[in-house]
Amino acid sequence: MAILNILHFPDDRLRTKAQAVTEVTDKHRTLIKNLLETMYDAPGIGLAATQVNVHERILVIDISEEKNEPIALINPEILEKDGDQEFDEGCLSVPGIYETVHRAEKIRVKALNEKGENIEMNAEGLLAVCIQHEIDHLDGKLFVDYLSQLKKQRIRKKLEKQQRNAM
Ligand code: GNR
Ligand code: NI
Repeated sequence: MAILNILHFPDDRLRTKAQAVTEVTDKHRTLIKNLLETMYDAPGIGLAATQVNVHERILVIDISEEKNEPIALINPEILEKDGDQEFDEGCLSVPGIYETVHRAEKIRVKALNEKGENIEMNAEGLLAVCIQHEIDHLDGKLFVDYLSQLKKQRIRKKLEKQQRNAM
């Protein structure tokens, strides 16, 4: 197992569109273990492979209190969206920034699980927010893209300064 390095906005590698997984192998199962370990260590409630510079369509989530309900989704696709909710979102790739984002309230998702089996699930509330946030990562999109240009520019400057001072 390993803790992986998480890329930070405005790193261009976060803009890469991830490729679909054609066959789920042990290599992917190892990546999923490492994504979960990295997410729990951070700590966070979700992590997409894109954030650790692996550009395959894989994400992990655990919104449980006890941190004992890991979900891994491979090639996730949203089949249906319903309603609207606003949520104060954060992101491990945009550390220390929290802003309100609007997303669908309920979604239906299809994906492969870590065994390579087809699954479908319904999600609402925080789980629905998290799945939409993680699928955005796989498409090279970040929650700051939903904010005004002014807010996004301020966040960029703040993180660039933090990253300079951390060197
Ligand atoms: O840990 C996380 N918390 C969070 C809170 C509100 C909305 C989305 C998230 S996902 C985030 C982890 C992360 O960056 N996943 O990509
Ligand atoms: Ni994120």
